Amino acid sequence: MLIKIRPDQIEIPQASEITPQAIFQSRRAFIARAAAGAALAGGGWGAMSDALAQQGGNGKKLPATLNKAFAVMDKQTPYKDATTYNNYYEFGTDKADPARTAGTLKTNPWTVDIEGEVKKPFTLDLDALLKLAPLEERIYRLRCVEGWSMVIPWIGYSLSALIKKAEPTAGAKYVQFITLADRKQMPGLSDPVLNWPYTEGLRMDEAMHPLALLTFGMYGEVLPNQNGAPVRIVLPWKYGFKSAKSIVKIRFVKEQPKTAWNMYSTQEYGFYSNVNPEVDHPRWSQATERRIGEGGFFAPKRKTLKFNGYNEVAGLYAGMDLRKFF
Ligand SMILES: Nc1nc2c(c(=O)[nH]1)N[C@H]1C(S)=C(S)[C@@H](COP(=O)(O)O)O[C@H]1N2
Ligand SMILES: [Mo]
Repeated sequence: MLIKIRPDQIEIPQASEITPQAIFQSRRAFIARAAAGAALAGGGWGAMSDALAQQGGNGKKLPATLNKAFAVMDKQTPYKDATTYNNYYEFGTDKADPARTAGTLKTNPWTVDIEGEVKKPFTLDLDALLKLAPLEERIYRLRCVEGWSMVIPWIGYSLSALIKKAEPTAGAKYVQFITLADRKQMPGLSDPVLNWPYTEGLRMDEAMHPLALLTFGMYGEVLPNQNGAPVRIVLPWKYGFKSAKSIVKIRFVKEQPKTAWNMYSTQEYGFYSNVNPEVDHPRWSQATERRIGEGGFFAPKRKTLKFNGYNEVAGLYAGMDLRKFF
């Protein structure tokens, strides 16, 4: 992205070295117990929207049921790292900026417009979005194009549930995600580094894949602002930048939509952006990655897996030249 040096030369803060693992683990256990307790007590949808009404990543629980079919066994990234080492350029281009500056993001009230090639456009508020399908916890790898990765327990449901509700027309071939761009709330917008608003897109069959997650929470809690509150997508088989944060519009379109990073540099960031160790970025290798929170700067790097290890998506790209459609 904006990096001028090799990604493996970048110093990464290792919060795990500061926070004793025991404390982190007991915190995780507490979150799990609290979430289970809330679910048992019948916290239900009311409690959930209550939680989301008081946003900011201030530790509001978001009950969800673990979906074991969508949970990788890799060690989870420490919460501290996942919430302080972020790419969210609307809040600054430094990894530490979003955690510091995203407090000004106002996530309540929040609405998402469903528009374009649909039977009838409509708007959903957060409450309505949350009621659309049961919330699941899914533990996904996230691989950033810069050469680092994390393992995060997300909370949400398959984007396909919302797409079915939208009743797209036969003309809908792609889905576009349009995210918030409000100068009053987002200090990074004064920097024209990207063409705001940050937008992303998927082919319809990609968007319908059960792995594509409409996401409201992580680590048993509502999303912290810096991670894309109150609603984002997570596409674990694609580079992280495809997973747009703080979505305000979902538009069904006939043609392949332009995307923020593709407009920034067409040669470097393609529309598909599937994780692929065989296709290097023009300025660096994509063969390996550094797992954030794992053993510090000198830890050996991991081999990057094709589709980030999510081979079940391979069929979506059968017959396509993934060098050409990078
Ligand atoms: N709106 C918006 N969404 C965004 C970005 C951004 O700058 N703006 N950065 C992307 C990139 S490059 C990555 S790696 C992921 C990071 O998500 P995380 O901070 O929750 O790990 O968010 C993606 N979504
Ligand atoms: Mo990224």
